[in-house]
Amino acid sequence: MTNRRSFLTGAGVTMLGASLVSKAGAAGLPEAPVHTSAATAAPLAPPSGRPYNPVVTLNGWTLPWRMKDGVKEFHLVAEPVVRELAPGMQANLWGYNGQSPGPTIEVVEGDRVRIFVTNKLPEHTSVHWHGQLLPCGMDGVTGLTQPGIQPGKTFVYEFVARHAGTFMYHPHADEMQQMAMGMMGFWVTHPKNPRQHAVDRDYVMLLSSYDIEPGSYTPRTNTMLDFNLWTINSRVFPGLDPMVARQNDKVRIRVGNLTMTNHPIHLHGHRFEVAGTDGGWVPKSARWPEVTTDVAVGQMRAIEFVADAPGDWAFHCHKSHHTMNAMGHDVPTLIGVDHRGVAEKINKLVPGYMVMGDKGGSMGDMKMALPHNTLPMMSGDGPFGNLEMGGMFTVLKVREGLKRGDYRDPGWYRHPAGSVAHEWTGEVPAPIGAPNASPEPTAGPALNARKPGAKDHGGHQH
Ligand SMILES: [Cu+2]
Repeated sequence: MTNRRSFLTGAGVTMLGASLVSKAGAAGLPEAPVHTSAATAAPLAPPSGRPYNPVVTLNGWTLPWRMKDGVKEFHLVAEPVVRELAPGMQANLWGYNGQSPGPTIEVVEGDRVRIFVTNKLPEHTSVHWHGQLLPCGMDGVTGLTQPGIQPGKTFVYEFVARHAGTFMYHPHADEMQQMAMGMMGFWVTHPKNPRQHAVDRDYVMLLSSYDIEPGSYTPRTNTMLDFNLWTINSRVFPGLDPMVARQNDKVRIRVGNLTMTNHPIHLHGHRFEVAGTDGGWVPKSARWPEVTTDVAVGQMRAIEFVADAPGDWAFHCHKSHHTMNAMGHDVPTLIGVDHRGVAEKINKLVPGYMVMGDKGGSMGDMKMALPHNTLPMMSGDGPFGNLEMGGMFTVLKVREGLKRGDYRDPGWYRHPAGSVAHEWTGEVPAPIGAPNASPEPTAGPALNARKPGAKDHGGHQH
């Protein structure tokens, strides 16, 4: 969780500037700030240019710019980075300016922007500005609209941010490798009129996924579907900061998906509307209430709601495998299997072997030895015990009386007396259950095995 001091001071931001690029290439380039921690940076109030309401990048930061002759100049450096996914696990990723995802870029509708991109990767790259309406030659598609940016080279992109909205950037070069290594960043173009679409808190996040074998550091980049780490801004629970809101704040959460599968994003305790996509704002008359919205691959959704319910509310992807970390995959289902005898036999061969999963999958109270540099399948200490979560999960903390702009973790919610589910200690009548629903392992009916593919037994054709 964000430490208060690092949050308030933005500690971890280092201005390295010209030392990052070759001396010859450095002349005239804007500085390229580097962020060294995965803490959530305070929103960056615009020091120059037109006013806007800045966003908060969860466990990330916004890239400062320099104003030169009325043009906002940014400097992205594509490079290998070490990203802490959560305390206890680091990953060797590729990203921008010291982190994956790269820094969020915030501009105002109508701004002319110039972005220098220096390539410190071992292979060529490019940057595609997803969702922008721009000259074709600035679109960043290697081979189609530009040659790749070779290692050591710096390219410059320049266009006008023509419309307000929610966008992202990522390579359009060797995409499978470079996106599987974490190369992506958020882009917000704010409306010219800061009162238009104004909210009190505006959070942004990119969804990405990694396949990192427990005990190792570098993602397997050829994986198509079987990722084992599902991340929000290249962080997994319990490494994600909470989103904080004052009661009755209007809150926007912008989500972009650069994984290879869809994510039904779910918020507890509130109803929201999808107010925007990467195609623009949704007209008010076309919005409907939701508590879950699917964010498909390559899509972005901006949801808006009034945070009217105090509490600690779960916010997560609704695919249950996406709220678990690496150790949770490829484990066989063992509910109802009596393998007590088996465990004893295995124990003679493998000391310390545990019987897992015969009463369900909960591992909340188990402490097992993990390989170096990996995370428990599901963890996170809450006020009532283990949350048994990982991956794409965090908490929306709604509190009365917070100050504007106070994003510090307020701690766990103090529930009003009598408002928490609790054990019933009164009389309990004999339960009526389904016949044969005994949780005790029984001998059961004899197993009726049928040879696969056997004919004349009424088996259906596949
Ligand atoms: Cu998901």
